[in-house]
Amino acid sequence: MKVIILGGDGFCGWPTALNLSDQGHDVYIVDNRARRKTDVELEVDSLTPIASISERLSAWREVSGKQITYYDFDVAEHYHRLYSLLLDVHPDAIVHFAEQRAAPYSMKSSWHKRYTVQNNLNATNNLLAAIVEAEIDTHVIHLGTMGVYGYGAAGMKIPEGYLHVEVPINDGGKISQEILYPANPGSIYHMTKTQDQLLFAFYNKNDAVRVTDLHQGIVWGTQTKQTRLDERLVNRFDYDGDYGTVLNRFLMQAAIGYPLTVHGTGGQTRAFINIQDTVRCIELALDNPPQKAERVRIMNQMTETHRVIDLARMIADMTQVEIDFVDNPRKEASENDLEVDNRALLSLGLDPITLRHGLMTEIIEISRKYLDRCDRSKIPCVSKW
Ligand code: NAD
Ligand code: USQ
Repeated sequence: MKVIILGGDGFCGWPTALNLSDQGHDVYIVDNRARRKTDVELEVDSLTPIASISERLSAWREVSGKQITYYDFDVAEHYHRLYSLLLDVHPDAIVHFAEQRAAPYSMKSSWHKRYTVQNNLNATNNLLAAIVEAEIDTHVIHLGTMGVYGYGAAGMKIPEGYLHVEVPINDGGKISQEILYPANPGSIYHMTKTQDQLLFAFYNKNDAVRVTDLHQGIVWGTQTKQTRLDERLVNRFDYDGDYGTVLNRFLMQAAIGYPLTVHGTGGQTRAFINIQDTVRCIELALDNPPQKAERVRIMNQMTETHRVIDLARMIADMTQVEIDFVDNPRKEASENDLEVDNRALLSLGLDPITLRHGLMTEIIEISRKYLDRCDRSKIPCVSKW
């Protein structure tokens, strides 16, 4: 298949591009390098030394004999470049990762809020409008988030996108309906993902655009089968207070003997997925497209849930690092339960990689290998809301 990957230089996008290229698909990456520029703004680097995009692509050519084509433009700004690319390539599928994805970054200032809203909503709307204007039949695979639901499940499993409701009507009877699960975002970033859902629902209803929206949990890990093949293919590893996510941060903090930064009591329960499963889920979504006129297909892309404090204790037991309970910089429930229905991807063949000692040790070893690249002053979360 011909597959365009928007945001294909990022943490999830790069290993996805390599995996799909490895599977024999024709892969085209679009990325404006916003994420690399944000590193410059925040004066921080990926813990792993990531190569430039051109070095990455030539290394992949050398290692695999396969070609990935790269386009450098902003999907949220350069509508006509996107539109022309769709006409030129006629992609069978477009994987959409091209959004600002950090909750703390989105809450740093009014500029960061406006940037996140402008970037994320315009990227998604431009993509959908371009598909309609170009009159192509393609499959959009979007990376959404578990955070669209909020994290409290009111004693029920969070369903895969839609909630079955019964509504009383005028004649005293009831109607049954499936509605989008009520949105309950905890940051401006998460809010943009709830609005993406409405854009998908509208273009799907109005223009029959075929969409799979993958509501992903927190990704952990860094390497995949293909990124391990050559140093120049290494994936990025964010550890700083804005972009680093909790489990990777804890593993890296353990590697350098930095007390684990548990926010509040650590009673927050969240959904997790390993990066190797992220890549596999996208492959499964690609191989199982929705039919024409099918409503937006929503799948919960997560494999397990954990409380933050339990993760911290597990890593502290493995490594003897201390736990530091810091004031929670976020407005979020201090404790929550979380049960999630994830049968859709399992039924398509996902065989989950769950938290295993060996995999955690691998991340700790990667962190140790590059520990001289770590700037400890960038570890605390300084974005407060
Ligand atoms: P990332 O920031 O590493 O990658 C995003 C990529 O998109 C970057 O390379 C960036 O330069 C590019 N980009 C952003 N805006 C763009 C634009 N307007 N035009 C062109 N390129 C643009 O993020 P990631 O961790 O790879 O996340 C990818 C997607 O997956 C995001 O949409 C995110 O919301 C979702 N997601 C990520 C996680 C996670 O834990 N990392 C979890 C759930 C969902
Ligand atoms: N946390 C700590 N200590 C830390 C860092 C985080 O206790 O050092 C806590 C946070 O307060 C929060 C939880 O860990 O309760 C998760 O935080 P996170 O930064 O790992 O994840 P989050 O901000 O939710 O965002 C990440 C990705 C985002 C994705 C989301 C999936 O950055 O792109 O959408 O995970 S989900 O959480 O399921 O919504």
